[in-house]
Amino acid sequence: MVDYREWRRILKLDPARALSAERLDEVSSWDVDAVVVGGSGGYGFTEVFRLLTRLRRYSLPVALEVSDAETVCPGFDLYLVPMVLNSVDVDWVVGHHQAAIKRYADVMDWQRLVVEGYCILNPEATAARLSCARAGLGTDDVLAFARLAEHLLKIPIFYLEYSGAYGSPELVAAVRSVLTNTRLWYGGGIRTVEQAREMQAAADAIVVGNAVYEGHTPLAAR
Ligand code: 1GP
Repeated sequence: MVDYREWRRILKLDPARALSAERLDEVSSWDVDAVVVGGSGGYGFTEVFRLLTRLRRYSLPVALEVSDAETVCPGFDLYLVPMVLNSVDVDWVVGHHQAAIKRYADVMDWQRLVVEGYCILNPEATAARLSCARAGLGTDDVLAFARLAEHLLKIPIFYLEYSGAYGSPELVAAVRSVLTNTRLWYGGGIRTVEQAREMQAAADAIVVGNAVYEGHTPLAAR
């Protein structure tokens, strides 16, 4: 079983977006620990399966971030299950999850499931709109969500999500300072080596998504 607790740099690839073989070769050679497959919709099982097949040419662990149970495909090393902690719609906290479990409980591989407690902080992000996230939170609110994730819900990953925008390294560092067992993942707007370094210093792991599709190189080759 892969150990996500060791991951420091993660690529997030969107099954709905086109990626040339050359670019995939290039980004797979970056110094990353894992690839997460996930996005905000516009794809189905077929696109997820195709991307997984392409990724298996490389030796990196591959996780599927499950935002729609219909797109779940076997063969991933891990399945990341997001709960949007700052959503005002209970469906995004536990509702969709309950519905999926009701349907698929018999075939679920519980050992490979890992919960991510999302805190979405960019109101412009598609994920924020889709999940009705209360994105304009102050530091105290974010710290309280982090503590809630670790101490009340015992969630293994707290994910500060700025998707598309570069967030505040000070806030990320403040969140990390209140977490002990729960890992802190940061994602959003990392396009340069300096940004990757800055957020890497503040979080346990950084997630790079858009930069892959925009032609940036925020991470060095292995
Ligand atoms: C998105 O957190 C990831 O879910 C990464 O964000 O696409 O802005 O790099 P970017």
